[in-house]
Amino acid sequence: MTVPVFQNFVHGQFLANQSGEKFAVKNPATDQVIYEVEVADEVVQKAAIESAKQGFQVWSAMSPIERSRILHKAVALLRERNDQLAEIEVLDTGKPWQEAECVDVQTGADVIEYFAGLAPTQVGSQQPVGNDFFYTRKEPLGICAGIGAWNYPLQIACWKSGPALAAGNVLIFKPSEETPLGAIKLAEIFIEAGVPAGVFNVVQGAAKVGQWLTTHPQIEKVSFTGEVGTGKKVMQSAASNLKEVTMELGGKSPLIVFEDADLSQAVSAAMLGNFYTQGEVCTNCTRVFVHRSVYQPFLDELLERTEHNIIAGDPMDPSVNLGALISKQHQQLVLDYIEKGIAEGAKVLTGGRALSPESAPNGYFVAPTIFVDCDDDMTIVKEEIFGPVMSVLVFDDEQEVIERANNTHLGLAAGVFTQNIKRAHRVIHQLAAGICWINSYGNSPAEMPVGGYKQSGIGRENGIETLDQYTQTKSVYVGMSDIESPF
Ligand code: TXE
Repeated sequence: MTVPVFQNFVHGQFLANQSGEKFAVKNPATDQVIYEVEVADEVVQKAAIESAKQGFQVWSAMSPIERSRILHKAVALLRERNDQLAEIEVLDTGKPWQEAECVDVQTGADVIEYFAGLAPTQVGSQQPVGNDFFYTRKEPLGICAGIGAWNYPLQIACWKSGPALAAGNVLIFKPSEETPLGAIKLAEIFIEAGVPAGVFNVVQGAAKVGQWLTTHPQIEKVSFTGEVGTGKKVMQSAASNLKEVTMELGGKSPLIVFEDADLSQAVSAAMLGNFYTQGEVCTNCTRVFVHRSVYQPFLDELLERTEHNIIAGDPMDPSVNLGALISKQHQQLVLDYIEKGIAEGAKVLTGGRALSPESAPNGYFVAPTIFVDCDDDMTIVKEEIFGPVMSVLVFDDEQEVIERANNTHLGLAAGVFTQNIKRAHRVIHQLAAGICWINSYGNSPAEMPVGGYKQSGIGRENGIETLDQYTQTKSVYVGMSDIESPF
């Protein structure tokens, strides 16, 4: 059966490559090829840069309010097409429909809407200096690059294009080779909304195309979402012409459950932070520290709910809440971590194996897995697994758990559950993490800046400060009197 072939999207339309090179994309829930995509070869790469230059001339000459109006139209189209776009995310990622329908498209649209609203508020300053004065201008950087991961494809494309375009830049975006389609749909929506050709181009491919973006001398900034190891390579390449970088990388985040926590809420957070999107969420709280005095009741409720409330199967079935992992390779990587955990002495409380649900027998599923009897130097406790695998650990006192939670080179997120308001803030202020929740977990509104400490990232996405990260400040000094010169 022939499948559709998608091309790169350059200057407002699809552009064929010359090399003929293309790759297949599978639906992770069926292991079936659903479409093919042409790789951005040199011809496409050159056209994308030329197109971006032309797009930048037009787009940066518009006023922020004009750009804002057009972006708001794109937001309306995203929301109108929520279900069609959500279905594409399900087919590309294997995640449940019940997630994609209410999270992926909406959180993407929210961020573009947020920055479309912020752009016209961006101002410079003016200050007298004796008889002279200076003023500052917030100017766009020019051509920016976005490189996406595969867990929230459309959302990531929106979170990078929103601030970049609102500030007057143009963006060449490369989605993950696992999930190419959402970005193409966004590109079509931008054109339909009136974004000029060349402002948002989509190039397809894997590391090689990514490296082209991170080394190109006319690209001023790269915003990257992906693994820590890849982030380091991107940063090294970006040094070639001193690109600005934003890095949204991996994590191994702690959730700390104190003895006075609302246990049902804490269990909900632990399950959300390990099994939502089948565990493929960078901010996941995969190290769950539970105070010894409530350890058993916590585990009892966690086990009961994990074994009875999680339904794996065809992700398009609205009752399914555990989808397939992104690829067979990734499924195996997660299963290898589970084997490692067992080999190092941790005990599987539930799960620990692949699943083959009746409604999706060929999908790449892993059972929701909970490890107990874990200790801090186990591989499964130290390394990001990026699957539905939770490690539960016991602690006795506050200082001990803070030290253990911080004992990692990562620092993306953290959660604390306690009714003691002083302790909640005292502990969270000592955790080395950029995205923190108290008696909550996972919510990430457009207004809230997100990003990692230590090796979990550089810079932020969302929130007011992110608009600044897509602009540069020019100071203009105006002499109102003659220059005094000794020469
Ligand atoms: O990352 P990869 P994946 C993290 C998550 C996990 C990872 C999973 O924690 O670690 O992302 O996503 C391109 N030069 N986050 O497996 O393999 C590649 O083609 C330039 C954190 O996709 O690093 C893909 O498009 N580009 C995040 C992208 O990099 C290169 C939220 C990512 O690939 C390249 C979501 C190279 N040398 C996931 N090599 C957060 N913190 O918000 C590969 N690529």
